[in-house]
Amino acid sequence: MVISSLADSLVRGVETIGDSVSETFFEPVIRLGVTGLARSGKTVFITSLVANLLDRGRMTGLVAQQEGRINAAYLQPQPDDTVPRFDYETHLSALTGPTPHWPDSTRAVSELRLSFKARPAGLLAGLQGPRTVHLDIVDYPGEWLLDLALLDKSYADWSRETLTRIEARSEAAGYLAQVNAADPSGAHDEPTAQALASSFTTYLNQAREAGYYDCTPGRFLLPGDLAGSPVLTFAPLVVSGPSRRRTLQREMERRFEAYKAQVVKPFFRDHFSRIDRQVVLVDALGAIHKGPQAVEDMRRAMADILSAFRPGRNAWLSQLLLGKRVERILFAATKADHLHHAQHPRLTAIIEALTREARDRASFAGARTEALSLASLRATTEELRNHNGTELPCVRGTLLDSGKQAAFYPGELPEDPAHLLGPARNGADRWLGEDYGFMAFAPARLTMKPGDGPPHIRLDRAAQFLIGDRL
Ligand SMILES: Nc1nc2c(ncn2[C@@H]2O[C@H](COP(=O)(O)OP(=O)(O)OP(=O)(O)O)[C@@H](O)[C@H]2O)c(=O)[nH]1
Ligand SMILES: [Mg+2]
Repeated sequence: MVISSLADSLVRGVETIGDSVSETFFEPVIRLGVTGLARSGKTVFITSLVANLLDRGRMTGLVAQQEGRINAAYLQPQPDDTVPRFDYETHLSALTGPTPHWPDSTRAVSELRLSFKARPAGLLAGLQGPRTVHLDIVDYPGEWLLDLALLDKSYADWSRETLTRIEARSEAAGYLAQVNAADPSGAHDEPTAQALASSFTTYLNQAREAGYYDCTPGRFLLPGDLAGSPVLTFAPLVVSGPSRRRTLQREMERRFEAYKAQVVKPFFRDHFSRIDRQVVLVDALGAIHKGPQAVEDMRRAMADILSAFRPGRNAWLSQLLLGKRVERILFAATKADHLHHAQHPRLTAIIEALTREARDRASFAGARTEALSLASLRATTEELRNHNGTELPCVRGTLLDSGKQAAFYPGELPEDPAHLLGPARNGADRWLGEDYGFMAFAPARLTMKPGDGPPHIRLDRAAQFLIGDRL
């Protein structure tokens, strides 16, 4: 343990020196992490952000753009040869092609480098010519951050906690029956291990469908090219004492440790530890539509996800980071184009409240945080509709399933977020009074003026907070 963490921090140390040398003498690099739970809008966010940074007509909120200091922006080969490239061109043509559609779900980490030639602001402007600033954008699933909590746990603790937590869930009935019938001290055989792991994975998938967010180990849901490998072939057992050689329990324990060492740690070492700026995307409207339990689960998952940004929380991670920390964290409620703009401040208040606990901790650790509501790709237009003598603020768009145009009133979000978060925390099973609708809209067909990126809401504000000070 000591040796492995020493080795990890040595690697990190050498890299840090490398980074700062190239930053001082060559060209500054900003590494922007983009994360969020599944379907929170990461791919659409990155695609539209990049398109709008390349064609900046709609980015007036980005100060360097407003001041005319950005001479050029262009895509470049990324510096990390082993990380898949974020497939910008394919995603952009899905969103803006002649039959626009949402991009496919992504299941792994990916990266893209965008470079700027920009003139510095203020006093330096007259003295220095334009400089090059690189923006490396890294897309990774928020679920992977939840795995950080596993590092502190032994297999026995993890098994006990997991089984207690899922005891009462109907989605877990099948797995629980199977695990109660299994004998942890029996001889290990691969078919038994595989059957348990596969049944546990089925449970995790069903739990996530049902709106639970505490579905770890994260890579069981998003296995990528690890599917079927031993590091993903374990599951919690009814553990009653230390494991003995060649038993099912011993083998499960070994694989759990391998998962920590070979899946969780490399992600934190190779990706997470190098991030300077972070945006955490939250589909708050989707959760509100699903109901109080989904909102409460999301609040908890956010708190867990964000504890990764709280230095000191995990000894291994603190050593790895060597005091380096994320400088800015933006919490963004996505898909705000489902609401008339009159309701956006309320959505922002909800995202602020949802992440309050976690935000306070991050601020305490020296990171600047901000919350806002945005739409990466605006799929609707606004209109007021008369309904029994009152004007309802609606949005209009193309429905995803029927392809028909429809105006839609999603319900009125409360002015005080506590009216949603309170019942959610107290275990209410539905909202009192208001029902919050949610329509799936298709991306609209676009005719973009030269120099303009795709239409968005507050993507420029997000960019200003995340990178504006470095341009
Ligand atoms: N109306 C609207 N819908 C959006 C917007 N951004 C995302 N969506 C919807 O949210 C879905 C998920 O968006 P993605 O960007 O694929 O989300 P993701 O976080 O990359 O999802 P995974 O890769 O599956 O984790 C899309 O298919 C759209 O239906 C937006 O700005 N406006
Ligand atoms: Mg994606």
